[in-house]
Amino acid sequence: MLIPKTHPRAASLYIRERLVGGYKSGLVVEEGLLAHGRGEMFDYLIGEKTSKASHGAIKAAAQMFLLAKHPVISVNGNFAALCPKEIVLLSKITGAEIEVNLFYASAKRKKTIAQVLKKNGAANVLGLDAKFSQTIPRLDSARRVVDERGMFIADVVLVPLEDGDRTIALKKFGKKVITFDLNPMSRTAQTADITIVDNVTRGMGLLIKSCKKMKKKNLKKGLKFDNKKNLNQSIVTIKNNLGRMSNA
Ligand code: PTJ
Repeated sequence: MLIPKTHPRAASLYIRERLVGGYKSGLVVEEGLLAHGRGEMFDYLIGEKTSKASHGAIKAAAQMFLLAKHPVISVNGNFAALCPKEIVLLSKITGAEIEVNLFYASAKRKKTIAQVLKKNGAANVLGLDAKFSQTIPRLDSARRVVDERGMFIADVVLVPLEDGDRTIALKKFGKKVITFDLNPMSRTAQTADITIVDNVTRGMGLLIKSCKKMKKKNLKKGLKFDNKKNLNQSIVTIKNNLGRMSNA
């Protein structure tokens, strides 16, 4: 599909095309297209731009990543289709492991996702070899199966683009959780330590930039971060945008 650059919604239409491409090449499941629709709706409500609150959350997330001993980036189908280069860059800058973790798990799709990440420069992708499988307690979905070299021993996990109970289970298991979620009211957004309410396609680049900048400073400890306040600010942004529309 040819989208003119001047189209008022060109950015979001390009993102949609990336998802459709990811679906056709076997990275994304049908349900992932629905998940994208949920995201698009919230992106519209936050004004399709990174808010001041989200810039603050990105800074806190960069600090958490750089101070972590064993950070892990959890990758699902949608994240792999939207941000393959950025996942690899973030892993290189922070030393984080990359681990494929799927809700609709299949060995074939895990392999396809790993291939795309490797094509984009990943040296190692975890989560594919059953001989390293371990289980996150108190979690029923296929997401409970993790790699003993990755998420199982991680202290910080990036869990983007999912609305579910994995974050609570990971936290009960002693992990700190950072997420990207356009919906500040999702279960993952509400239970993470740091929620970046932004589109991964905008936020990942900003997170990488922030990590690069912060790496130059000799960081000893991170800033205190109040995620409830951060989420409330995003909800206020949505309310204000709706208010403006209804007054127009
Ligand atoms: O690849 P799999 O098998 O692991 O399946 C992954 C999906 C995405 C299908 C699965 O995790 C899922 O069903 O997700 P949900 O429960 O629909 O949640 C997706 C969340 O991500 C929602 O809260 C959306 O608002 C949000 N979201 C969608 N697109 C984006 C996003 N957040 C940030 N950036 C996006 N581009």
